[in-house]
Amino acid sequence: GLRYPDRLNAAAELLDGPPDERPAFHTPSGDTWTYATLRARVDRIAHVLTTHLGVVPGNRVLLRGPTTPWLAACWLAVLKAGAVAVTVLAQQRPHELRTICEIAQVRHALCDIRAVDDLAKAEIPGLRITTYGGDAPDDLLRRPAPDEPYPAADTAADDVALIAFTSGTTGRPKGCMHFHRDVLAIADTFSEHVLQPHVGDVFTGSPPLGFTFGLGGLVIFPMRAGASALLLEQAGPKQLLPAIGEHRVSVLFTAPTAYRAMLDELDSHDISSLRRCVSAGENLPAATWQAWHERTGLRIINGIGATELLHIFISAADEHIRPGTTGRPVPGWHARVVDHEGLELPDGEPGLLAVRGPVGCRYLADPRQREYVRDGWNITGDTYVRESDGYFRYVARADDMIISAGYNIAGPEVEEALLRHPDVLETAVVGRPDEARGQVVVAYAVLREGARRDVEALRAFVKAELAPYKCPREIVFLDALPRTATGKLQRFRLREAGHP
Ligand code: 3SK
Repeated sequence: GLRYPDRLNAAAELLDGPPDERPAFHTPSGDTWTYATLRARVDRIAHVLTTHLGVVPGNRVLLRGPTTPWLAACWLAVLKAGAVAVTVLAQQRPHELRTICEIAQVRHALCDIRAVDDLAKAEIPGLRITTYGGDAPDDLLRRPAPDEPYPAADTAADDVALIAFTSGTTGRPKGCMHFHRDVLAIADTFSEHVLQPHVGDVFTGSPPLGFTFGLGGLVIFPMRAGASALLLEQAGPKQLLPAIGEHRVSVLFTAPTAYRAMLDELDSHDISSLRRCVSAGENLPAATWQAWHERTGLRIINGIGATELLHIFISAADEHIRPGTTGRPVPGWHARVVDHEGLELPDGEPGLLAVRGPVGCRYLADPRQREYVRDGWNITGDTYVRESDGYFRYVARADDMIISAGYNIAGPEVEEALLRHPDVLETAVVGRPDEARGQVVVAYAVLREGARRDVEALRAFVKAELAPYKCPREIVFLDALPRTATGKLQRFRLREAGHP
């Protein structure tokens, strides 16, 4: 198992290892921060936090801004000062920001000057906002501060270091508390054993730092390995491909949607520097894995993670990959498939995914804790099958099963079949209430540019791929699918409204 000292400051651990001159962060404009620069800037911010802003250990500090080295430095400074980082997404609106600040009792915010309007509009009672990156004399980065090392707060390994909010697909956001040791544990499990990064690796990717997928992949993992990361403010498929070539990126973190979108543009870009591609955030269809492998020779590392568990806990790399499955529990983690009573199901039978490991779900003041953690197992809300060889295969989110005329149909299986059609770029399959059958299968699809909207041709295609009872009754064409700020498909919006 993982062993950490009782007193542990995760930021100090991440910052202190690598030599001064080694690069830590790069920006698209060609700026590079060495580890010496990063340490000095983090220490300066930590001095300002404690001396000017009165932040004391345990205070919750909201962090908001585009993905830049300054945002990463603020996050590290908050932890180094023993305070608790609450990172949020650019898309979160004043109303959501107010709820988050209320739940986490946030009193301080560090906000990129370009993202301050919505935060100011939220008029959060008692919140002191300090901006960074502006010209004002009271800007965080312009305040006078001692030019000397900041002694890290003497935090305990199980002091809270960050509160990560998950909006889920509905309902009031839940704040997940994570300890200093958890920050290191995700690097010492998934990153160390599956990703196996090198000192010379350059990481990049699309998830923002307000999503723990991005915080791990773009800050914690590269730093724990003494490697560097290219931080992109705009990180859609159109920006990722040229950035990989220009900055010789070797490790990529993004979602299945982006891998699919990049396939269309690969020819005009040099991605020869890539050696690791990680996909998480939603299920990676086997067709996407195959297409990426055929075009690039690279084997995508699929993974399932959760904000509640901070990062990825089931995955596989290299020759251990079995396309169409998520993989096996990452060393240090345990997983099984259980029924609604928590009893383990035999291999091959679909049920609820239950996970335990070095990081656990700890919702802040939320009764939903009792639903998520049962008998010490974290119930993620995904339906999975454990195959006889120990590989875990995704079936659906537990609430995405469609029951039609007595048949159990997993929406994602129908989605995978549709995605094998060359005209289909994105799709979501849901059940619509139906008097005769209970539910009928309805597919929403986004087609590639120029493709013909031919419902019958697509239905015939699915019928040739799957048992006919799984074929969508109806196919609705959309320009885009409804997604959460972290890119997760919101099937419930399709189910509720009949269309988004
Ligand atoms: O929520 C997710 O899908 C996720 C995936 C990987 C790492 C972290 C998270 C939260």
